[in-house]
Amino acid sequence: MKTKVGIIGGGPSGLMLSQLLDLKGIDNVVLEKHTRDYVLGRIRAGVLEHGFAELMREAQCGERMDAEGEIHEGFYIAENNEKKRVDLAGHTGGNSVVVYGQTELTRDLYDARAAMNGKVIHEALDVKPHDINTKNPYLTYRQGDETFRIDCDFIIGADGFHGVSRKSIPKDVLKEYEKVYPFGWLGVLSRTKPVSPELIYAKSDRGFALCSLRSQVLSRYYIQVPLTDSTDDWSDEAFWDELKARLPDDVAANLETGPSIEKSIAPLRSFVAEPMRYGNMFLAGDAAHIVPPTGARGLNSAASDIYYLYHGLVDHYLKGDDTGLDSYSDRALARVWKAQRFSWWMTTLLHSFPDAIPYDRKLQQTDLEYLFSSEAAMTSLAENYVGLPF
Ligand code: RFL
Ligand code: PHB
Repeated sequence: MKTKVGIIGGGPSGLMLSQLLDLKGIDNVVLEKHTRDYVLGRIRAGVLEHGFAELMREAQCGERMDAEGEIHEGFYIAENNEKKRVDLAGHTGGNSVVVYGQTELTRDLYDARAAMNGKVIHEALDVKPHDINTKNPYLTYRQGDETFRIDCDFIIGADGFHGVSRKSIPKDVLKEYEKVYPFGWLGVLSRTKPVSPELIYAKSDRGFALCSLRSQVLSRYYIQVPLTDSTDDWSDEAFWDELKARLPDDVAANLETGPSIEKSIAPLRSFVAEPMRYGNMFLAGDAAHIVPPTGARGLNSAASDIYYLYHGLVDHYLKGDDTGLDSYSDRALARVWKAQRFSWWMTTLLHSFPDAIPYDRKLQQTDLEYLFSSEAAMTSLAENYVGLPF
């Protein structure tokens, strides 16, 4: 088979790029290791910044997001028994975020690809990029006993943190920066009414907690847990008790509990791989960078990668201009590092670090007090949370 752009990974990054390119008449193929149901079974992001929502609309996939997603103009930060509001709109000239689950967004992208007869190949095993440093790169993959080859002009590595594309870049070219946090997030999805119409990020002496939502009947909650914990250690009852203990009393009193419909633990990690281009292969999204979820930046950082790549590829094919592709890595990384800084900062501000000394805890306290006493500090938080410009 022959195509222009071979995309590894059918997560939000790969699907979004595929859809945008197809709308411009640029032929592409997506190779996804898993089934559609498996991909849709992963419960991940919930908060989309304005730029991501715009990209969904440009991809002609924004209809359901606009109808069902909730616009949030603020969120709360709670500390022990008190909660204070972060006015996103007031500090950013009216900007907001959209609460719409990654699962729904991925479903919309899959449906759009299917409606356009987009080439999305599921259960493509042993995907391998070849000759990426030449003008004629190609991909191979296996289905059953048969091996297939796709010749392309460009390969996009949108295959997430554990994918194959980043690993195909020679070790002496790739530089990796990593920070692993000494805790994870235990997440629970439940068919209950959300405790608060706006998200609550809670810092407590027992550890961090987050109250989020997917809709008015579907709640998503998280608590910080040690890395040694597994979901077997947390019955639903134990989870609800611990969550309540970390929230202000009035919030805890109103918390509606119920059976969990999904429960998982995600370790927290910061990671960046540089450069994001090697020869004719470009990395995008989690394949190149990971943030701890505290600042809700992960998927949103993928959005700017896709935006730059999309415009770079369109300029290449429709105008013969390679400036966008040539500057891709530098441009993408400049924004990626800002999301790294913000996510690290919010994680550091709100979590309990097992190795913290009293001095660290004083600084954490001071950082929080400063935030709520300074318009400048609040503006900085707000502009990062709604998303820095692409
Ligand atoms: P994905 O979603 O990991 O998709 C990659 C796809 O590639 C496939 N794949 C392969 N296919 C073929 N061959 C191979 N060898 C392959 N290896 C892998 C995989 O099956 C998969 O389908 O990466 P992508 O598309 O870059 O999207 C990134 C986002 O998923 C991620 O950044 C966010 O979920 C992060 N995140 C959040 N981001 C936000 O912007 N806002 C949030 O509120 C937010 N909350 C979160 C999050 C991530 C979380 N976890 C679990 C890490 C909350 C959590 C708990
Ligand atoms: C979520 O709803 O899953 C969510 C929301 C905000 C975050 C992280 C996760 O910062």
